[in-house]
Amino acid sequence: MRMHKLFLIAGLACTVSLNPLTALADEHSMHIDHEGMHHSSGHETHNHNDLVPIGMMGSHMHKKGDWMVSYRYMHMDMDGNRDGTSRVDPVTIATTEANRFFGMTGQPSTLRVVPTDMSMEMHMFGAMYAPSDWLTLMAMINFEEKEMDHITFAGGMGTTVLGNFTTKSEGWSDTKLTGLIRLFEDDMHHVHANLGLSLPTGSIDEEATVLTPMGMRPKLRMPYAMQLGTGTFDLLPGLTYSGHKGDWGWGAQYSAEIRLEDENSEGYAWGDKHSLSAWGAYQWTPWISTSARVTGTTQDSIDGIDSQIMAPVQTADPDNYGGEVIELGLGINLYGQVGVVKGHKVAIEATAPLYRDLNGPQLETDMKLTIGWQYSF
Ligand SMILES: [Cu+2]
Repeated sequence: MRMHKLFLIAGLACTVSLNPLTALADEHSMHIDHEGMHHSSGHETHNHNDLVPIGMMGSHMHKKGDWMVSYRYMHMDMDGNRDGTSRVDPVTIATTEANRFFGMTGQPSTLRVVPTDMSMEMHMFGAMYAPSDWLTLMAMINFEEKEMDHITFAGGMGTTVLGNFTTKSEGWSDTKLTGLIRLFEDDMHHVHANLGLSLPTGSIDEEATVLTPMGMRPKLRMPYAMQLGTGTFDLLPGLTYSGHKGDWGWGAQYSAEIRLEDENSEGYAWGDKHSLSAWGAYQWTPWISTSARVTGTTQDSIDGIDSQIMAPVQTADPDNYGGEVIELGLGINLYGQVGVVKGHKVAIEATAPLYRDLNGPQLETDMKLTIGWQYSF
């Protein structure tokens, strides 16, 4: 019975992934037709919707025997470059930034290919199951589509633009398995530990055709930012606190990605990443809440080098990765309460940066939009 339901929902989630726009429309109309309370197996005295921004991962647990499936669509926009805290334009990069990893004689000595913008679409599929009240298991896998636009400057110096080109990659990313372990719970407060493992299922040898400063169009392995996985087993530790009283909800989460290997099969490892988030939410009626959150993230640059990623472009330099970012997210959650939408939650969250200090030159993230659907049963 339960498995049957799960397959049905998994099927629905797959359909949703094929056409995010249709899915959006469906979710929207679903909400208009019915309004209802988020499912929660109920000993609660207060309404107990999940008052957490949809962009947060592993932020809640379930009661023994409960399942949840989810689909999130995330769009990320990066436009323009930054070095440290300052913007830097393509001409400046192409004429002044030294190229440390492309030292072949006769080749350009600066970064003659400059990325101008990038977009990323992520389709995130998740499942949660609670074998007991103190343990919730979570599995997640993402399908990613990345696109990066570049300017190629002609030859070894000067400001003449030779042309533009776009590279694309798409495919399944790494697989994340996480256990959420309850440490404390009373009427108002909840604390759990997050302990996850990321399996290197995403490809790290994606290729694309590029335009070189000499006017050639070879097919090369794409730089790190365009690859789909990390190539390493990664530990995903975290600690989550959430509280609620009346119509208010709040919480905080620390989460990290720690590489468990010094290098992957191609000779490098992504920098460790640490994030700290705090959020608050208010429930206006039983079917709607709004949320605000601040997230700070710090990530090291890439360690090691893939010898097949060699080009006069900033993204080929492992040092031009990581940095510090603080972002603000605003979200809306809608909870289905009765009939066929009971147990469903649809939510949207948009985040924008408040502060960026990037190991650069590096493309800067300007906006992230997450639209999600969760169903508990
Ligand atoms: Cu859940």
